[in-house]
Order: sequence, then C-alpha cells, then structure tokens
Amino acid sequence: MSTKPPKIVPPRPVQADEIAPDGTVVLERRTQKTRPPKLYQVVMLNDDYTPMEFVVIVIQEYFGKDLETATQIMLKIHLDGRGVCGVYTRDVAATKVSQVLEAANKAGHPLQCISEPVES
Ligand code: TYC
Repeated sequence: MSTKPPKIVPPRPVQADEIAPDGTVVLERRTQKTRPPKLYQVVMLNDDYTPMEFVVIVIQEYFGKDLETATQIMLKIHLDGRGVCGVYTRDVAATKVSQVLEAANKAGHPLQCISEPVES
C-alpha cells in the first residue's frame, strides 16, 4: 500500500514588524476572512382594520416580546405607520415575515410586514 506524501504548505513571508526583539516570530492573520452577516429588520405596517390585540399577540408570539414591549411597538406602528419588530439575519427575517403573513391571512386580517436591510 502506498501512502500519500505529506502536503507541504510554504510559510508566508514574515514581515519585519512581526519579529520581536528577542527574535521570536508571532504569526497573526492580518486580513479578516469572514464578515459578520448583514442584518435585516422586520418592519410591520399599519392598516385600518387589523385589531390592535391581534398585532400585540403576533409581536409577542413571533418576535419574543413581552406584553408591555409588544404594546409599545404596536402603538408606534399605529401612530407612525410602521415599526421595527426585530432584527435578524436575512433568512430568519424572511421566515418571520412569512409566519406573520400566514397568521394574518388565517385570521382574515390585512396585516402586512416586510424585511429590509439595516442601515449601517
Ligand atoms: N391601526 C389598527 C387599528 O386601529 C391597529 C394596527 C396596529 C394595525 C399596528 C396594524 O401593524 C399594525 N385597529
């Protein structure tokens, strides 16, 4: 049976400022290889028909808010026309939007929500 020869990975060149006065070399990766994921906010929109109580329940259920916080968010949406219910990675935000729209449809309410990138 033949064994594969070990793969030889050549070291990258060491820069002068990586050599300590005692001659030791500290190799650090300098360039960041991964970036934190882009974040998306789930924004709920006001309408004239969805009951306030339903919106509060949805915000508690799908966005993990307590009754008081959910009520504040609902009132903000009612007064300003829109409000942020939570901030997530793209796929999680899309799932939240689907869940809210399905719950609203099932209950026969026109509640709408969207996801949009967070401005950074
Ligand atoms: N404006 C609605 C009403 O007066 C309440 C409401 C709040 C609806 C927030 C949607 O996202 C919403 N019944």
